[in-house]
Amino acid sequence: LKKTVLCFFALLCFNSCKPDKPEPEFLLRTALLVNEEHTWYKAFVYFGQILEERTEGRIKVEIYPSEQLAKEVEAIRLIQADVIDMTTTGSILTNWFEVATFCELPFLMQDSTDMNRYINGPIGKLMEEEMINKAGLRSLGHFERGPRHLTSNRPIRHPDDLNGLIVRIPNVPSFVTLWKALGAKPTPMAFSEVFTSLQQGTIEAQENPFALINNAGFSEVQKYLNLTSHVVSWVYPVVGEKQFQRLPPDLKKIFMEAAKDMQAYEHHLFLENEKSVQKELKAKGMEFIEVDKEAFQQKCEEAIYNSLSPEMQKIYDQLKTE
Ligand code: CS2
Repeated sequence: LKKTVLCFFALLCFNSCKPDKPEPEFLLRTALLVNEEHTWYKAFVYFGQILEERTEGRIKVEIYPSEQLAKEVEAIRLIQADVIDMTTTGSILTNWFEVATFCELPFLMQDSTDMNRYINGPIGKLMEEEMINKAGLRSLGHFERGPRHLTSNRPIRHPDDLNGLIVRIPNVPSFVTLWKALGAKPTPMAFSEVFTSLQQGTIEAQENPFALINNAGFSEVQKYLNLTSHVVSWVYPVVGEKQFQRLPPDLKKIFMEAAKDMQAYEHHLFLENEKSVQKELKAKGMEFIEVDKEAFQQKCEEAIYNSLSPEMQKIYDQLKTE
């Protein structure tokens, strides 16, 4: 009985001590593929904080890391179905509209100068329009990423070393073309399945930027970091267009301003992380391998170009001559 009475008082106290925060009018559920240590997660936490402050609690953001809530493709579908609200995504959107291929097309961009030129030029505009019209998603800015590199358990210096290596890739058509042309066996798979699949040996390699390799702990199951730099890219933080349109005009404005601040915040974190991430990966035992980048590029360029529709080939030609 004593216990029951105590519980009763504890409950009473808990209820009366609860700050009387109003329920949010808009609860935005966010599915991310990264874990809590990654800059994208931290950026969304910041976004949630400034939104709650600036809207006096009318908007609240809930974040689910590590694909707990949904894998990338499912997250897009769930946003379209109005079940959840936000995520990060990129060239996987090629499955909805082809121009998305340009945000992660192998050997297209060289560095962040190219990247910013694309994002702010006609191709970036077109991508954002298509994103709304074909995928029902609104871009909240972009997060720059470091180049993608191949990790493996034997050193890969030249495409000839690939020799049927089973490489996990995200479900992105141009990545299939790339790794097939190079002589590997590309296997599309959701990000959250990669670690276990590497551990179990159902795949032998994967490719991602330093930050994500580190974030996912791939150094525990991969020895070599082959510096292929085959893709320079960015991802979009996105919100469902339906969900965005549901916000009243005053909140829309605050929301998009906060999104800009989130992008700036993430970029700062990204640059900070880039300074130390290579050292961290080496300290965790990864061996960095210089590769014959020319050979990689030459072996796949034609296949990638030929896999594009005539319309996309025109855009590609333009981008290359700019
Ligand atoms: C990640 C993704 O799954 C992965 O390997 O790097 O961010 C990937 O780039 C996206 O799926 C593209 O949409």
